[in-house]
Amino acid sequence: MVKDLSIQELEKRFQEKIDKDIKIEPNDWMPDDYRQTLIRQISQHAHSEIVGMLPEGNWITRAPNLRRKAVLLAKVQDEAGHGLYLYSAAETLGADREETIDDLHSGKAKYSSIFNYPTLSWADMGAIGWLVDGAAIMNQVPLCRCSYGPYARAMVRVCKEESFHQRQGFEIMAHLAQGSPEQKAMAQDALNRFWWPALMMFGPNDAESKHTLQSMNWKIKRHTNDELRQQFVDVTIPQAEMIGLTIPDKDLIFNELTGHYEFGEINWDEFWNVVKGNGPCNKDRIDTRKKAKEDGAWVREAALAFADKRQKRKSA
Ligand code: FAQ
Repeated sequence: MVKDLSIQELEKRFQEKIDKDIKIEPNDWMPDDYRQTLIRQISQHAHSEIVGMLPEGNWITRAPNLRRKAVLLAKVQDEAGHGLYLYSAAETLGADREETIDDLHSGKAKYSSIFNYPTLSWADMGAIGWLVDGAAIMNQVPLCRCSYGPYARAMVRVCKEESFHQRQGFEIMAHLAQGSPEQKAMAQDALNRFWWPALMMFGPNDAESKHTLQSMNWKIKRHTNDELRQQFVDVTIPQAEMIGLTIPDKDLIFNELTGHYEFGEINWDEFWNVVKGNGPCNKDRIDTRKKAKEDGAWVREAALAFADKRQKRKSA
């Protein structure tokens, strides 16, 4: 029946479903641009989760005690799980996983700018959990209402786990901030280095964001980049104050009239430079991912050989 309808009619029915908040499922008709936008966003999101394991993975062997090590290990494993759900969600749209991963390795596909900054001290584990997972949740809770069913459903569990990650990060920061002067200084230094890159995670200002308008019409995105960034700033500043740390922004003021914090100008040159592959760790991150793929080739080959053997035994 679908093939008898004109493209205009199909598009009209598609948009009506979106407007009524009916989820789009993998076998439903969808405009090609909608499919491509989702593949782009979901695969970039998946890459971010996987590359995002590296800065924290760097500290698993150096966590200060067994409890911290176990928690960090669990958190990094959660990120791997998020990546896998998301690659699967992209596959429901027809994306080939192998090609998707090759696009990351060739530099064709993007991943979040934040993961191109180094983790220099233990306090960075606190700053990442608190700020990076905090920013991720702010962006991902609305994605639980995304119009594409598989992405929206994956986000429900992801957000529950991110919420634990945010709290474990804040707990590390609070602990350090109440510790020795050296520990407090370490926490402040981590905040100084991660604050601005965390704000950049939300993407370019609305005026520069080429995808937002269309993505909002399709209810893939429910808020603009600037709206989410503002929400993040508004909830995070009182948290910093609570633990006695200072946000590294001399222009920060609370506007009594609007009820929002006003913050300084983001360094967009730095943002685009990192997005284009020239951040402090871009090369290192991609080299590490490529090596992991090469080193894991024998596991994939063995798994395929085993599956093949089982299949042959079954059909014999
Ligand atoms: N980094 O027009 P817009 C996490 C690109 S997960 C790099 O505004 P859009 C969990 C954008 O792709 C963090 N590139 O684009 C975790 C586009 O380029 P394209 C990731 C960026 O899609 C925690 C161009 O700029 N979260 O942290 C960035 O409407 C701890 C124009 O931008 C998601 O991926 C950036 N920051 O809005 C893991 C959430 N921002 O594709 C481990 C899902 C923008 O045309 C440890 N994604 N670009 O070549 C989204 O919500 C959206 O894709 C945005 C960007 C909001 C990221």
